[in-house]
Amino acid sequence: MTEMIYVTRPFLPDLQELIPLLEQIWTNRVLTNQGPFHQQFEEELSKFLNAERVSLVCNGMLALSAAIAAAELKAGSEVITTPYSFVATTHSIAMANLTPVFVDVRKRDLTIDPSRIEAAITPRTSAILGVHVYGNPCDVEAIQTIADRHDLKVIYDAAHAFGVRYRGKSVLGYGDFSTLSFHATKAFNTFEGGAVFSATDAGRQLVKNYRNFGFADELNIPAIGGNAKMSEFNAALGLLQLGHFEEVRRQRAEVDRRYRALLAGIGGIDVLPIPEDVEANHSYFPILVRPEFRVSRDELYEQLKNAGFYARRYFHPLLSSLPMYRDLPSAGEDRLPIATEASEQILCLPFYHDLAEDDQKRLVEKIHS
Ligand code: T4K
Repeated sequence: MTEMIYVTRPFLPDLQELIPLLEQIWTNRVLTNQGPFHQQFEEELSKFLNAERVSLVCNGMLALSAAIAAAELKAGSEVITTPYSFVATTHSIAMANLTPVFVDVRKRDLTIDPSRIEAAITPRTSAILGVHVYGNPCDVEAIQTIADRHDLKVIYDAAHAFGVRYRGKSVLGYGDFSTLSFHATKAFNTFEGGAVFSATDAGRQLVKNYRNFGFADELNIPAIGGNAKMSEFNAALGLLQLGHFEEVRRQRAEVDRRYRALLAGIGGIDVLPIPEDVEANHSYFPILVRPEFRVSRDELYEQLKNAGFYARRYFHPLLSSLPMYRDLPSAGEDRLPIATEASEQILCLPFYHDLAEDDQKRLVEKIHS
């Protein structure tokens, strides 16, 4: 039996490269609490991504929670956001006792539609939380203009956007805070991990408070905070992974190029374009299975699975349809037609750096047949 091909397969460096780093941890016995690897990874990451004021954290969810806490939003206020994302995005808003207000996405890249944001602003609105979904940058300029006009904070969930550059600049440099995930399934992974990028020193200090119990030093605890620290193991791995990222990105670009060529001309299957002003990281390969295709998205998903290709419906169900959000006034399907349609048609194909050309051909052959 042929092995199942999953939606992703994490990149791992050669184990031999990791051993000396593990030996250092074993020798100095600093396992966590912002030790030497943590410090080094934080500095190198900032240089590598060309984005300032980075704070490492232990995963992408807590990166979002830290950013929301650091944005100091008014208690009980509303946060305008997209329904088209991973569940962590909306849960991070709700877990801070804020109300998510869903706004539809744009057809061309499935990011939040700025032309619909202003109509959703009320006196209770405190922030806009956009998602650079699949690494597609939101319309950061339009969103900032609206935020400035209404005095709102801007947070970007950039979990998919490691290394993405927009108009020659890191996409992490926009908004008040941007958050990354280094989960095993991401284009850049530290097994578990994440980071927050802050626009100001004061914002970064608040993220640090959140991350480490509000400690200033041994005797001074001037702020309330929790524990979102990254361990030395994850930080050492991150340092190692940085050295491989550009090669991984190049390989992913090649896999992406092959899929686009193989899928071209299949009626009813659409691929999202890569915008010209974006240096992509090729983190996912989403296709849209349109109604004119021979079978539905769910039938295609099942048939591919039976043939050994485990594609995933990222992002279905739509977050606004989940039981805890569907009664919100902004959650109605009629208000979110583009996100609803995308969530019904989306399928993320297996996609990773060393996906073999033969496997891609077999998969596309299956779609054809
Ligand atoms: N914001 C956004 C926009 C996000 O997409 C995410 C996470 C977050 C925030 C939160 O970041 P984290 O707190 O997770 O750092 C996965 C990931 O768990 C999740 O990180 C990710 N987004 C989401 C889009 O996908 P699942 O439930 O699909 O994962 P799972 O376990 O089914 O894995 C998918 C496939 O990957 C498996 O079929 C096999 C392969 N795999 C997975 C793991 C965990 C491996 O080969 N090795 C592995 O270790 O959620």
